[in-house]
Order: sequence, then C-alpha cells, then structure tokens
Amino acid sequence: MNVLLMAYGTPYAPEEVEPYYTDIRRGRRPSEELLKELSERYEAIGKSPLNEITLAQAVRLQALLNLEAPPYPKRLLGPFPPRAPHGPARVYVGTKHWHPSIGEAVAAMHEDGVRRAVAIVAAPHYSLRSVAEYREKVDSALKALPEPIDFVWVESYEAHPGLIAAYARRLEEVIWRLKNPGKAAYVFTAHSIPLSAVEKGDPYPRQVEKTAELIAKRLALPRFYVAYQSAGRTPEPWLGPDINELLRTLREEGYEEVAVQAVGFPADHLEVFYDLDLEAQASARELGLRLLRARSLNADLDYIQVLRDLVEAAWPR
Ligand code: FEC
Repeated sequence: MNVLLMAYGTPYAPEEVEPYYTDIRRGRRPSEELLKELSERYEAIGKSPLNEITLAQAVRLQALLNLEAPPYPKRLLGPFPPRAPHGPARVYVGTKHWHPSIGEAVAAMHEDGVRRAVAIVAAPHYSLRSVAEYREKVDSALKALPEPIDFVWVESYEAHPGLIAAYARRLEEVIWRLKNPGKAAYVFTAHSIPLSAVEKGDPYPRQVEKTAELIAKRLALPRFYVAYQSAGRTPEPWLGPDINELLRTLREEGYEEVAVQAVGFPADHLEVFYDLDLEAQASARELGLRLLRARSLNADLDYIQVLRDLVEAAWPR
C-alpha cells in the first residue's frame, strides 16, 4: 500500500520565504513590501511547525497502516510480524509550495517502483483553490515519468465521523474553560478563498459548513458561526465573513466569550499561530471579548486513525 500525503509546506529558514512566496504567486516575485510583511509574520510566531507536523503525520500513518493492515492471528504460528495483505505500507510527503515538493515526492515514488497509490491532502475540504491545485501538481509530475502511477484520490472528508469526533473532543476542552458555555459564541474557521472560485461552484463553503454543523450537533451547541480567515493579499474579493469582522458583530450582539476552532486545517502553522492566536486574539482583546481557541489535530492518534480509514477505504482491491 502506498500513500502520497500532501500539505501546504512552509519555508525552513527566513531566506526561503522569498522563493516560497514566489511559488505561491505562481512564479511572480512578491514586492519588497509584501515580502517584508510576510517575513514579519513568520518572525512574530518564531517558526511555522507545518513541515515537522506533516512529516510526523506521515510517519505515524505509515506505522498505523503497517501495524494494523495484517489480520493478526489469534496465536502466533507463523513469522512475526505477519505480512500485510498489500505489502508494507509506504507514506510519501509532498508539499504544495516547498520541499519536498509534490513533484519530488512523485519522482521518488516512481523510483521506488510504486505504480499504484492513494493521494490525499491533509486539509479536509475540497476547493478549486486547494485540492484541485494539488491535483494539477501531481498530474504535471506524472507527465515527466516514463510509466504512470495510478493514483486513487481522497478528495475531501469533511463529514468523516472520526474527524468530527476529533474536532468535537478538542472543542469540548475549550467548553470546560469557558465561564458561561451556554452564552458563548462558537466560531468555526477555514482559510478564505477568492470569491471567483465560489462563483464557479466551488463546494468548499458548503463542505466547511457541513463540518461545523456536525461538530455543533455532536456537542449540542446552542448556536454556531462559520468565519473565514487568512484572506490573501490580493485586490480581488475573498470569501467572508472574515473572523475579525465577525468578532466585532458578536461583540455588538452582546457576546462576552468566543470559542474558536480552525476546522479547515488539521495542523498548526502560520495561519493558526499568527492569524488566530495573534491577530484575531488582538481584535478580541480590543473589543473586550474573551477568545479561546481549540487546539489543532496535528499528528495525534485520533486524527491519524481518520487518515488510516480514508486510505484503507480508497486502496484499490
Ligand atoms: O505555515 C505556513 O507557512 C503555511 C501556512 C499556510 C497554509 C495555507 C493553506 C491554504 N491556503 C489556501 C489558499 C490560498 C490562496 C492564496 C494563498 C496565499 C498564501 C500565502 C501564504 C499562505 N497562503 Fe494559503 N496557506 C498558508 C500560507 N493561500 C503565506 C501568501 C501570502 C498571503 O497572501 O497571505 C493566494 C495565492 C494566489 O495569489 O494565487 C488562494 C487554502 C488553504 C487550505 C488548504 C491547504 O492547506 O492546502 C484554500 C496552511
């Protein structure tokens, strides 16, 4: 069993911010002003842990697939560990905008003799501006190979019961810390996308709302809101409401406490540590709102079990 696990990627060092940003902008170098602004955001959080978390997810997913794939015999008669029915699992990491890139991962898979694999993006929701672009990168890497790799795609998993339970568990920890959970506002966030994608029929906002609705239902929340964060620094309109705007509205409506959960990203990174923990937290403080954020899934076992289920269900038999 072979897996290509993909995530956004982040620079490893300050001097890598410029080429990384240039890649996000499809080869157009950012202006000095934009570069300075992004570098300052990285500086403010110290370092994005995204690459390390993605690697940890891959290592744990590989271990779980290898541990649980074989039907363990009741008594050990044969060799140990028993052979997995599909051969040992190998999980490769490819990042959308840095190294190892998706192209590098696909080339390594081919070199290792992989001809069939499951492709999965860690982010749970499909978007023309996320999963579709990861897919384009895989397809273009395949064009450079002498023989194809047959990829089976997991395109989204916004309603997976294990994902909902994992998010609900972490939001419940926040509920315990609220002074008045019955009167708090519950806000689920995801990365914004340009409105032009939504106008083309992107299922992204519907899928984000589905995840939010299922977590809210599981925890019997009195009410909940969906907000978008981290809109790009481009002139086009982006999907809203923006989290900072929503906080203002919530304060005007009389809320004093807000529980925030980023459901669009499984891992901690720049957009969680800067946009939520620094920027949204500063907006909340200014408004006199108490904001608590649910911790991320990262490489925790309950989340890796979700990835394991998705990969096993997708693996062609
Ligand atoms: O920790 C890190 O260093 C990486 C954090 C990071 C994640 C992430 C996830 C998503 N993005 C999505 C859409 C867009 C679109 C554009 C865009 C631009 C940026 C920039 C940075 C950045 N994104 Fe991102 N994104 C992260 C970081 N993103 C940095 C460039 C500076 C800025 O505008 O803030 C606009 C690009 C363009 O002009 O074409 C669109 C979506 C996700 C969630 C899915 C996923 O994880 O792939 C959607 C993490």
